[in-house]
Amino acid sequence: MSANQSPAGKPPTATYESAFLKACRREAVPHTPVWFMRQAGRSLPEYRKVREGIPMLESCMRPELVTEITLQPVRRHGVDAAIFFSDIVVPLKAIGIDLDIKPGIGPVVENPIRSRADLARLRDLTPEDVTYVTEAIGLLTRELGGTPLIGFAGAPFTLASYLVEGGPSRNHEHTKALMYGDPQMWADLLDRLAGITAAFLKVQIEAGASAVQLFDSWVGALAPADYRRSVLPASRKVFEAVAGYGVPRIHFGVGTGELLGLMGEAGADVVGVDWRVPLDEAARRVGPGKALQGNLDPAVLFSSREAVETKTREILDAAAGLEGHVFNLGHGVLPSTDPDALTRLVEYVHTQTAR
Ligand code: 1CP
Repeated sequence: MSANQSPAGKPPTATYESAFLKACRREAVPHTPVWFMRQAGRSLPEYRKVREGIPMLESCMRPELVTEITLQPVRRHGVDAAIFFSDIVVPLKAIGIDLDIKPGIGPVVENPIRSRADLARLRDLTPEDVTYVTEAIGLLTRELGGTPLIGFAGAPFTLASYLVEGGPSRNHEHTKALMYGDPQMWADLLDRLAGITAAFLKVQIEAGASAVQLFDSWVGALAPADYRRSVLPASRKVFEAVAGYGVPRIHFGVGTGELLGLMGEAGADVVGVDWRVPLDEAARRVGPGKALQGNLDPAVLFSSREAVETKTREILDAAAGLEGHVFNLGHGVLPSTDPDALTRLVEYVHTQTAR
């Protein structure tokens, strides 16, 4: 192990003392840290160049390419954290689920999971299934210096939605049909996915990730009572499985205004908020003892520089009383975003919040 490579949960001092990890731990920060969901990706010309001709899933399995793509937004924008370049369906592919990521569509599952017999296809994930992840994170932690690396995984509900629907879905009708129609099979499905997700996060932390984010992108489709009964136990299992490492755990979803309190209960250290709820109100819903992450509408970046600054100032004002704040968008960077608008936004947040 090199001097810069961190044993699980104990990053090197410069990383441990970074503004991003301090904000996650609700400690005083030199400036509000910034990173963007989907900061690596199609908004960057240098990304489009290195990805040329290489299918998405294959690119996730090439450690040198993953390292380069993960570093690109750190170099260009000066963000306070890197997010590992991968996808939420990578661990499912790694255990043999027949899926692909289709350009312009997203993950597509050849044979959706709909019956109890299908559950057997979801075997446990072992580190040997994803050696390319361990290798890439080893390369990255050496290259990143003091910049923290965020590992991530899909939350059980959002993964289940792709597996049951067979691909992206607007209404999640098959997923909900299973959840309401066969609660026991649903619980077993989410429990299996929680195990796979926890194992995938552990691999990333053991390899040197110094924070993790659980993406429950589509869980905002549920009412609170259904979330509490049918989803919260599985997400809590994931957070508990990695609690012992001491790395910050971030929990993110879209359209989750009514779920923020329950998402806090699931056990994360930081709760991500989309643009629909102001951060001061989100803090009341989440309750004490958590940092918040968010929450600029990604579409605002298509507006004028003045409009971006005004909306950003409103967010910083709403965040003034928080225990900890990580600035981010309310969802991922849209592919046609002007990358210079992102660089300017990082600078603006840093200068506005310098202490
Ligand atoms: O060819 C391409 O460039 C494909 C586009 C793409 C990219 C760049 C996909 C397909 N995945 C990714 C990378 C990715 N996926 C990252 C990279 C790290 C970074 O943030 O910079 C991350 C964090 C993800 C996670 C992910 N994948 C989520 C959760 C985040 C979110 O946006 O809500 C979800 C829902 C997915 C599924 C997925 N993968 C790809 C697409 C287009 C989608 C969404 C499809 C849909 O609308 O359902």
